[in-house]
Amino acid sequence: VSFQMSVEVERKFLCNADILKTLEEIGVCVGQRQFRDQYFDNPSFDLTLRDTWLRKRKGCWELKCPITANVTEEPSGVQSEGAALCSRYREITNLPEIQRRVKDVLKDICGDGETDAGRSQGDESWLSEMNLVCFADFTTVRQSFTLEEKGVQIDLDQADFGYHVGEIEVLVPEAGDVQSALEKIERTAGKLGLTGDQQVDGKMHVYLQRNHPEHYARLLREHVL
Ligand code: V4E
Repeated sequence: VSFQMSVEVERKFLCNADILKTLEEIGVCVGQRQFRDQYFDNPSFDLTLRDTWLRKRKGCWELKCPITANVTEEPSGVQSEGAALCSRYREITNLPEIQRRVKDVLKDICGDGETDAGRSQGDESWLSEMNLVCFADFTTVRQSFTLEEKGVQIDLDQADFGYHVGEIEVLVPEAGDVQSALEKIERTAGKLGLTGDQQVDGKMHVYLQRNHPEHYARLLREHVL
């Protein structure tokens, strides 16, 4: 199975002392790591306004974009309350595919002249060709846990701009079963004793709110965030 085009299903939560205690009791800490994220968009934010998130993490390019077909899930009308708290994004890590998708989103804006042939690894001229600049740059310390529930990972993130957030995450291979991922997340949330039915802001929400308030307001207005 190729995980190059998987779907990431995740639920964010605010971690308090009780949840942390439960997590340490029922989970296994599988490590702590630190990474820097740099997010890119053009100056008019055409990617993020289409809920498309291009980032470089640990030197690797990643694209998160809305999911479309080939994903099995209950129709949203019958989704549970817990499922409504979960985000689902397609996650792409193959650079040519990322470039193709970004170009496709921006095609009405930046024309369609260049070809990628002959471009060497590490050549980042595609960024300037598409007028992409870094709009967010921060570092996260992440502690990860696994549970006996297969395929579920829990991350506790501490961003360098002073925001802490947890997430329960399941990666579903292409055309995989998002419904069972939602159920795994719901079971895990129950085990951790998560309460509350409020959407919890991710790191990017808080970063944009502080550093690009006008763009943040626009993303809210257009229901991207
Ligand atoms: C803002 C955003 C995206 C950028 C990545 O955000 P996030 O998943 O919070 O980052 P991170 O570091 O946890 O990534 P991971 O290591 O899990 O890959 S992708 C989609 N969005 C929009 C969005 C939204 N509308 N609502 C929620 C709750 N989260 C993200």
